[in-house]
Amino acid sequence: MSLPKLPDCLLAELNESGVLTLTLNRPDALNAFDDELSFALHEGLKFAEKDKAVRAILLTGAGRGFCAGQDLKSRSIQAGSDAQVHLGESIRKRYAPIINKLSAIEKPVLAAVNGVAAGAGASIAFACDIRLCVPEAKFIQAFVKVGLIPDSGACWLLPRLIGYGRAMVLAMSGDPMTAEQAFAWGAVNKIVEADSLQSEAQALAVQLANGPTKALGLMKRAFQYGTAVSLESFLNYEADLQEIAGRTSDYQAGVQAFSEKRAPVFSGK
Ligand code: LHQ
Repeated sequence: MSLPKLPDCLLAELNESGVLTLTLNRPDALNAFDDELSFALHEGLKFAEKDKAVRAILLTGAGRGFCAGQDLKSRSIQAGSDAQVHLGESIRKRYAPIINKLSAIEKPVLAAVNGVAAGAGASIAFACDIRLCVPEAKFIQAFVKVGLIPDSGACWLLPRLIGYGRAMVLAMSGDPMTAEQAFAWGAVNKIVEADSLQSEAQALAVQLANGPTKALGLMKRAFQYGTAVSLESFLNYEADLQEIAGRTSDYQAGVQAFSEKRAPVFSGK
């Protein structure tokens, strides 16, 4: 497969290590989502899911922001005097597919949060598997300021990352979660100075891309399934997943490398 043709608002680059970097590219609007960007991101993620050469995905933003959520100047979400807006439809068509895809892709997805992440922009960062951010980054549940509930999965994702109480306060107040808070509360894995964010994020993405891709993907399934079922059901599911992982070449490569006292080389198969 080759990279799909994407509009300029989403930059995509696949390197030889199998890292697909997707850069939200509407810097003048802090990478807010208009229709074009949301559909392009979904296309990019569909490619990432299907293409075997992609073994890790890195999501970041151009300019000083990560993503300011829905483009509030976009006509598609503004009600005219006699027109009714259908935000539910907008979420179902544009945001839910992105969040579902980030969670369903059986490959590690990293966010390099290079600045403010607000509204659906914060939700997208939270739906990634690992987050790095700059010290200036802020995660803002901006929805309350425009009379909405946190969407794009925020009410599901955020309590799981930082706890119900903290998430509720952020949702109801609209106050930013600073980079320091995000790190202290476990929502961000590392704070990295702006001039080394992209190189550190790339290095981590390469490390993950060199991992046992199938097992990393199955881990996502296991973590997600575990949020909703009893331990007994989970253990049954886990056995099924481990059965699959145990049939990969990477399992054989890992065991072989252990017995030869060397680092494994995983092919992702
Ligand atoms: C923007 C935006 C923006 C357009 C900054 N749109 N231009 C889903 C489905 C359907 C409907 C509704 O919602 C949703 C989900 C959502 O995401 S709802 C929440 C939408 N997002 C927001 O409410 C955040 C709005 N933005 C802000 O509060 C601030 O811009 C933040 C705190 C993100 C950053 O503040 P500053 O660093 O002070 O930057 P700024 O406000 O000066 O923005 C810089 C430029 O970016 C500015 O343009 P300009 O031409 O004046 O320089 C802003 O208008 C533009 N921009 N966010 N969401």
